[in-house]
Amino acid sequence: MSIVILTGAGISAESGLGTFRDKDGLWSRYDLNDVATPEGYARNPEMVQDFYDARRANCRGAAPNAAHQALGRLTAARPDTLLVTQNVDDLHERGGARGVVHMHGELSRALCAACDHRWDAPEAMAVSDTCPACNATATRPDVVWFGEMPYHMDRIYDALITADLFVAIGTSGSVYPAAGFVTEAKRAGAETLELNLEPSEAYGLFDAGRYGPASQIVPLWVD
Ligand code: BJW
Repeated sequence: MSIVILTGAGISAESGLGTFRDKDGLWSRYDLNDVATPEGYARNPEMVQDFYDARRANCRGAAPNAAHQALGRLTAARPDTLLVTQNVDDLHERGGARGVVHMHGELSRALCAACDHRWDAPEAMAVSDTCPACNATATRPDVVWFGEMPYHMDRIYDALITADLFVAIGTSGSVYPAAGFVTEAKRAGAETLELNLEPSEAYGLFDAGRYGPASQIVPLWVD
């Protein structure tokens, strides 16, 4: 059976990394137009670098929880599973998952906007950093902001149209194109399951749902 799993910020919440749209989420403290758009970066790159430096430090101090570990076991036991994450943290990898597809990029990577070269991000990125490949001062975190094209879309859609089961874990289903994956998978004949703390606004699109903290419901589903 071929499975596509989509994870969101909720799977890392119990590891201490904030979600975006929950009551105390990142978007209650930051304006997403300032820190998660190319226009915000052009206006104030230092502020955006500081925002991602702090998130990178939080991520380094966090540990994978039982949900990441369960998906690590699942991807090891079933190589026909594609684990797609919207998260920019590396907790899936540290939880033992293989072949994780980071559709919104990775905090641990830097990107040169001039030549598209990518490399391991330093602990603190600076606007004056130069690209190791072309020497341009056009470096930025390798993450996908609003208005930009998420990564690995061909690979993800190829997997969705052949999936038998699509599972969304800890995501509000409010950001496209990820929010549309459930509809794509259903159209292709897959069963669909939502695992979340509570029914998301998109829960009606799923065939079934299981609700509770990810660290409890994901291991129960996997094992
Ligand atoms: C728990 C839990 C626990 C809590 N256990 N669960 C109008 C219509 C359609 C589309 C658009 C539109 N206007 C604009 C657009 C496009 C736009 C978009 O979707 N905007 C919406 C706001 C409407 N999208 C884009 O611009 C994307 N690009 C694009 O569309 O390109 C064109 C294209 C077209 C067609 C095909 C392909 C491409 C790019 C989007 C980039 C998003 N970037 C961010 C920032 C990344 C870097 C960073 O981390 O800073 O990605 S925004 C942010 O939201 C981040 C997340 O990955 C993403 C999704 O958030 P997520 O993970 O769902 O978190 P939350 O907080 O929303 O939800 C948490 C959930 O966890 C909740 O449900 C809780 O209940 C649950 N939870 N604790 C289990 N313990």
